[in-house]
Amino acid sequence: EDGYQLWLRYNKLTDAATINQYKAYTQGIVLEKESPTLLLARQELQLALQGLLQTKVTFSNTFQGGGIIIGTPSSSGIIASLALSDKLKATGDEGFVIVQTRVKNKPCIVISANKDIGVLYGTFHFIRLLQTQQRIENIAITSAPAIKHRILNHWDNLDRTVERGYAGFSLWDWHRLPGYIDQRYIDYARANASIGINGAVLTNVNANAQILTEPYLKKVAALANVFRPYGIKVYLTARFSAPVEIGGLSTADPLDANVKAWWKKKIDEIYTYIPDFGGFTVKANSEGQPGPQNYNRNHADGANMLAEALAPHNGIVMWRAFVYSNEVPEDRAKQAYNEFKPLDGSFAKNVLVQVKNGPIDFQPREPFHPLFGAMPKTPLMMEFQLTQEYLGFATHLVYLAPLFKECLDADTYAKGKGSTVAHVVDGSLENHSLTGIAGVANIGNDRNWTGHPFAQANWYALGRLAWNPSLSSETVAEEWIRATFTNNEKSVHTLKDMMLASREVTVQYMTPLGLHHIMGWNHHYGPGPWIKDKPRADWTSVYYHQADENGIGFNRTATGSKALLQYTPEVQKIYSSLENCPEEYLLWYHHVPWNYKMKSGRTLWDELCHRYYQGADSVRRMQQQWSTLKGIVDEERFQQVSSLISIQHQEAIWWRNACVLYFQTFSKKDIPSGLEKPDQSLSYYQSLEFPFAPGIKPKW
Ligand code: BDP
Repeated sequence: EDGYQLWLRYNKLTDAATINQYKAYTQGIVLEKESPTLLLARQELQLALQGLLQTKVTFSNTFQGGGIIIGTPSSSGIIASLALSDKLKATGDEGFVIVQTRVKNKPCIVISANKDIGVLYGTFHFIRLLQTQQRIENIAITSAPAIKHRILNHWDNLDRTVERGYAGFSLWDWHRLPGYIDQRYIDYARANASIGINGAVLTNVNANAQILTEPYLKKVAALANVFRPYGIKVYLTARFSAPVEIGGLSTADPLDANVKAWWKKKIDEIYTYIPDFGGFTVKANSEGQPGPQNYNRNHADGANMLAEALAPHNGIVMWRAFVYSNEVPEDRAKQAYNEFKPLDGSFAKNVLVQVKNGPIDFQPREPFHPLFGAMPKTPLMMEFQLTQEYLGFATHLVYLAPLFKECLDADTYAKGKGSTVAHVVDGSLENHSLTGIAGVANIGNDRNWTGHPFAQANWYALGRLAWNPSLSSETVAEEWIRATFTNNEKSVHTLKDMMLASREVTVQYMTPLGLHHIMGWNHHYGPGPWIKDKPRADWTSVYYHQADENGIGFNRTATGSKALLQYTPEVQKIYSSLENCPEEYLLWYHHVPWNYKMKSGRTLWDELCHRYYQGADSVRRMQQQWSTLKGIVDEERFQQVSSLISIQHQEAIWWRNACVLYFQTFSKKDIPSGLEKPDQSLSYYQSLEFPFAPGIKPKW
């Protein structure tokens, strides 16, 4: 048990009654007409049934009675003869219908869809029901994805380092591609298909134009061939200056005729290798990347130039809104909105603007990005980060579904109450059919894929929530736990409790009460609230926490940077007054006096200390909870997680002590009585250096 199998771990179920119930329906698999994708569905179902039920599974292309029939109305006469068309109508190109019915008067289960890929998704869904021990009698499920493009963004460089990657090196073995197909590629595709992920951007947003050259395109094509039957399209990142770097042109101006022609030719060439190429993700004029503004053009000019060349092939552009500049004298939280909102309505039809969940950068807690709800004419795509750049890398156990849900469920009030971010992103608010969610992947070539065994749950959650944003964090956690670890009820309960608490716990020991971006310089690991005097103020911690002798926090209200005014009046109302602002966002929006009375009756200073201590104590609790799983989960993963939580506990104390001691230099107040005093001095914590931290951006 090394975690390689992820949630596709088909170990024998233990509950005899459940097994018997399943066996009554699962003796054989009927597939009338084969296709690459339908064969994968059958193979996966066989693997799962044999593992979970320890039973031999037979195949047939005719129905003898009993078993599972898989297929589409066009590939299966039996399915065509069943009255499923109304149900299937609602499932589109990727959805599915699973029903228990009778054929030739004999009971059976039918997994059906309009397209082969829907059958594969339905098969994985059915397997999940078995893994999680659901009843399948009278089953009647109709499901279709809420979001069209459900995508992983790999920040993988061509030398196989992964920016902000903490699970080893890149999965893509460029050197040995296209000839050598690693089994990993196939298992990666299986895992994605099992949770409905249908796209992978293979390369880093800080892009290298080499990926667009012929030798690399052939390698990309080899990966696309592996992924295709699993319903996964490949995408690449487009370096905006590629026409200069690999095309020999003197400009990359998007309005220049030669530049346009170069991209058109390049894109046509890509499609000769990869006929279903998905398109491009683009980071432009952000953190030093080239872009249209280098030529006095705007983001829409740049995106539309690429979109025009991709459109004949049905390709899309995912143009990122992660832009900010230290030369602009504005709160960084405001800059993307200022640049992009005026462009609403000027993007081509096949462009999505990809927006990070919050206005700064993947912090443990941020308010939702003000662009959501503010660009009605433009499809906005969500960008979440699965890799825990600011959340303890692959060392800390942090289940991120609650973070994703907090954002998706937030109300923008753009069209009145109920205009949630989820409804912006799923297109329902403004009737957009082009929709997407991206997760910056936490996957590498570590044996268990994600470094921390629990980080697999974040990959899983991204897929499940992109398919259905209304699922709860709890449901998703429970599915993952049962499929990945155990069906033992008591342990499921314990694991769920640990996972569901973990994000809030991390917020408490890292950035309580709305603090943000106070991590170590550049690598973002560990506490660094003292970081100042760097080349860019917006990369320092003091810029974000603004602690001084009067208090702490960033005033983003009407009397401060006015970032709050970018939201609708209803949202402004929630946060604008110090008295009413929810405490979890207090220091995000307000500069608050140290003596300010909090809801608990404590002063702000005391409350801040308490939160830090509470966070660290809660990791101790997590440790105790995990220890109850000894003998229930396998020894290998038990040991791994034990070691990791123990590091997390030490580091939560490190965070707590460093931050409390540092902020104390401003508050000039004692650590409240009853809280154990830090055993080291502030200068000790400030002197700690990382000899090596993985995943750093190579050139800042
Ligand atoms: C930041 C990362 C940096 C990325 C950047 C981005 O620190 O490595 O390149 O985001 O999203 O979070 O472009």
